[in-house]
Amino acid sequence: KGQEKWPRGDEKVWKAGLRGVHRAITKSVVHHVQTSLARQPYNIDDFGAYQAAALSVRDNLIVNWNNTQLHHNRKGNKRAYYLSLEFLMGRTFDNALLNLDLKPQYDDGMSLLGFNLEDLIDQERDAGLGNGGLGRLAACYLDSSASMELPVWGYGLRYQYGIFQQLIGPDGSQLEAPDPWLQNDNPWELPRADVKYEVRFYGHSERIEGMKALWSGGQEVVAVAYDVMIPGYDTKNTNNLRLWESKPKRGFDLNSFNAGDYERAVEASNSAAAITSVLYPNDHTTFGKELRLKQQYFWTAASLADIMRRFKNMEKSILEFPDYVSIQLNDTHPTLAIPELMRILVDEEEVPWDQAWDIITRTFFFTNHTVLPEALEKWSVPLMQHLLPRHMQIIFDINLIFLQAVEKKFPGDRDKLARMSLIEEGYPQQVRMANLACIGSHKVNGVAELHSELVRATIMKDFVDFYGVSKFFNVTNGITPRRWLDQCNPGLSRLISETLKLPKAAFLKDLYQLEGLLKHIDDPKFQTMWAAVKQTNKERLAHYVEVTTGHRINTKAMFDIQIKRIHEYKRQTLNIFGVIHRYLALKAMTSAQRKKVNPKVVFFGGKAAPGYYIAKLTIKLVVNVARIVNADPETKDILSLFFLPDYSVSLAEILIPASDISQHISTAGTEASGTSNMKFCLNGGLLLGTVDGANIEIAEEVGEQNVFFFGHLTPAVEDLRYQHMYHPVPLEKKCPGLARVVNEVAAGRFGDGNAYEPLLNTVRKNDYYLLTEDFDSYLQALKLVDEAYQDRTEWIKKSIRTTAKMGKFSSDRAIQDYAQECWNIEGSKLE
Ligand code: 4GP
Repeated sequence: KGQEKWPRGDEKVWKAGLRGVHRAITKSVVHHVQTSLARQPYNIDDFGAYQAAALSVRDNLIVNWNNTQLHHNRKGNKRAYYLSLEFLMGRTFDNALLNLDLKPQYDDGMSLLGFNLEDLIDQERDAGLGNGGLGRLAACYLDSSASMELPVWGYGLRYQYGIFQQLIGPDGSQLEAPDPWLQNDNPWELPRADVKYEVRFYGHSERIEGMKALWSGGQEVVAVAYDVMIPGYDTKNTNNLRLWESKPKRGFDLNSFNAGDYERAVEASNSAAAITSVLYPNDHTTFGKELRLKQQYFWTAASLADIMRRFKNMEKSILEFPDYVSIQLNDTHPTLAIPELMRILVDEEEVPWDQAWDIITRTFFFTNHTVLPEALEKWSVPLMQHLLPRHMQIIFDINLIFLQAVEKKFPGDRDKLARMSLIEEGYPQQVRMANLACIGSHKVNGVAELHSELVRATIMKDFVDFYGVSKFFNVTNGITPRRWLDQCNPGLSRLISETLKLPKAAFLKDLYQLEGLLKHIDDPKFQTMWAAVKQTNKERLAHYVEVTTGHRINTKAMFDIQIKRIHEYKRQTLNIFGVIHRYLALKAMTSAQRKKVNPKVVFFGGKAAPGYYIAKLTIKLVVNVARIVNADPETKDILSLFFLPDYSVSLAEILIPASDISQHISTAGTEASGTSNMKFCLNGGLLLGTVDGANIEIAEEVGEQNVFFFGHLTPAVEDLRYQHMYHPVPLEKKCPGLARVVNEVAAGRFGDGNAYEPLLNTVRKNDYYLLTEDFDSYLQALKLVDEAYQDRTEWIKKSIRTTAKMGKFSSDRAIQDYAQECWNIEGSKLE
């Protein structure tokens, strides 16, 4: 596209560009082509041009980033640190251009040199350093912190390989390939050879006096920092995300080398590098693998050493640590930071135990992201003793003192003691990370109202009894409107700006301003323009599908989208069974009846953990149903289905603005919040969902009549599960509609029926996620969606209203909540 319009590699064009109005930009780009890339200016491809343009943008960022650090240091501001094992950043180039407000200039500048900026933006590989919601939330929070001029740093790991690339094999199964995202250099990071720390593993710990100990021996590796600049929007404030890479302490073992044993010589260096080599691709489950525990300790130890060094530069008493430092634990993954800070304080800083513990409980804050039991992190005591002998001692000591306090408050309640203990009895014993994170933190929060309520009522119930309820609170998640409105949907952003007669920054920084759209909801001209933007976005998605799969899509059809990790609790199965049900119904119609049906296109996207068998079968079923349905001449014009492989942040940016309706259909009480629900609604897509997570708060904002709710409510779930377990009813009787679907699949209508038996059995037996309970009301809700879509004007009004009421779901609001409730920090303007 655009090849003729942009004649790359033309000397005349380049030279003119260097003299044009944007010469500051074109010169800096050409300078980077010649120096940083060491290439000939007139003959580079899109990728080279992207790299040079990115480096040129980066020059702006570096200046702001340096000034920001200087500013906060000079002011002696308190800082907050966001420790997250995942940061799902996506692409940076476009976002940096928007935040710096340089996009029009670079657009012109690059076209003067013969390049199309959008093509260059497409050259960037996603930074996929996360699995799903938890990692993307961390990325949105960095954007908001920077935009609100808050002194917040992120700390994470620089994985050599991010989330695996998903391919679909010939039989429709998910295949995984590595994601070597750093292969072509990453212009957005600055290697900091000057920032490094030694991190110890194994060895032995010897008590010296009182609670103090000396930990020595074992293996030492080096953590080296890479800094990723996080530009704020409409401000010069540029924050930092520091990612650690592991390196061997010494190059290789010279003795083995000299003895000719080369493998042995590099063994230690390989095992050090392995620590940050790959992101664990499991979501909502724990594996208990030693390498994962190593990652967690490596990262928390390096981050705390760095935080401590920065604090010490302020020359304050160590007792003032919590007045200058707050640390947010993003789930239990960084919980080792608690015993690690105890170790530093007690063993190195010689702070008495009780004072050290007081510092801890004023420094840390803990966010829980799921109540699914399989996600509650536990580590075997023998493993921890072996890998981190000093930390195991500290955890035992913390536990002893804590349980004494519990015993004092609830004398004789042995069951309570057993439940609250940091150690779960068994073979082997296990360390319960959520309990440790809870008692070591000042406050604990869930991520939506319902979820926070469930945290208080279930996994943290005993702790609520012990500490009182005020330690437990809610921060409903949010999303950054910069990426999830302006960047992914520039047409809508422009229309909103024109309609509200406000510069974009006004609503991108204060999302409540969108309410102003309500005034225009009945204006037919505005409605038409609103619909036109949606139509353009649907065409953009259709173009993507055509280019990647060869299929042409009817863009007048309703677009129905479900994109998220594939998981039983998220119930993609409910969706695909619903599609099959629809297909069977269409097949049973006469052709005259079919002519009256409104066409619909259903999209799925999402990765399954490589070891998650049922989730992978779900993908296979979707792909194979799509093959049959899309090829059926009787129905293909009114129903088509796509599984879009390799779902990512960048793909979400194309899908979300194009949706008419999106599905968020978890079993009630299982989806902590969800954040794509907010993204779809912000882009004027309506929501079909269960009464779960943030769906509830979205409905509160936009009005229940604008959301398609179905299914059982959370309080019913436990009883229903009990019924299924102890009084099972055959599927045919329980839910005949679903039984028909299941039987068709089993009979081989969509390929080898036997292959799907394990998946089908999840609903035939037990049905833990209650598909049979919700299927009929799900179909009913789908019908209501179809009917509502017939009245296009009403639909558009619902869409406008939905966008207009999304103010609450800006991550700026969420970050403001954290800054006030937890971190006690304020924005500090950089002049
Ligand atoms: C996710 C939750 O499942 C999702 O509901 C929530 O929106 C998101 O965190 C951000 O809070 N949890 C995870 C996880 O990704 O691995 O536990």
